[in-house]
Amino acid sequence: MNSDPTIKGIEPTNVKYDGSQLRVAIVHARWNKTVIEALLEGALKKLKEFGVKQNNIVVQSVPGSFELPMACSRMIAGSQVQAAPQAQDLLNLGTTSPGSLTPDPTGSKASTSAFDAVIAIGVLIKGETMHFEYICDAVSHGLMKVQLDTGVPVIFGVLTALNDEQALVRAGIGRGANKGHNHGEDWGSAAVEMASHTRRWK
Ligand code: DLZ
Repeated sequence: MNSDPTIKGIEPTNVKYDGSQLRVAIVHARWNKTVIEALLEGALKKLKEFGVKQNNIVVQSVPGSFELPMACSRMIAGSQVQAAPQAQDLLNLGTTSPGSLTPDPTGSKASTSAFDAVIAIGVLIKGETMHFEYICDAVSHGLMKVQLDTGVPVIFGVLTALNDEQALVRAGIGRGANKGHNHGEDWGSAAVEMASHTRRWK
């Protein structure tokens, strides 16, 4: 009998997905950096567990969540990544290998071609004005549009939290006894699964 009081969450699949041939982009906002870093690390950890090769992962930062749909769209088009290496991920990710966050400077396939999936990571925390509602609405619709228009899965890695604690718990770094769960890991898994499906559906 399951003693867990909640029925929420994703049911794990029995299928063993192989990420070794997949190219995945992660686009993340820089607002709310502590939470973003944890989510990014969670997503990278899962991609690697599925066998996605380090040089087939490209990470790009943008100022805020509002910029995610445009950046995902351009990353999928594949024209922006190679030109400006200094504009890649700007966070100091500590233990996460910086090498994994920079496109191959030799211009490998990962830095010039389209991606099999894109993970858009942002953290929106409600403030006192309507800004939050407008950005949440625009970003969720924008990301859905990008994936339907391009046929490339865009994983919705955007937390929409009512306060700091909600965001921290959903990144697995809650300040209290409940550390929570890192949703970035789920987004890494979802990227591999959806990329595998859409390769078959082409
Ligand atoms: C302006 C703004 C605000 C108020 N809050 C957030 C937030 O909680 N999370 C986030 O990712 N971005 C926020 N932004 C910035 C916008 O997303 C966007 O970067 C700016 O409005 C510039 O277009």
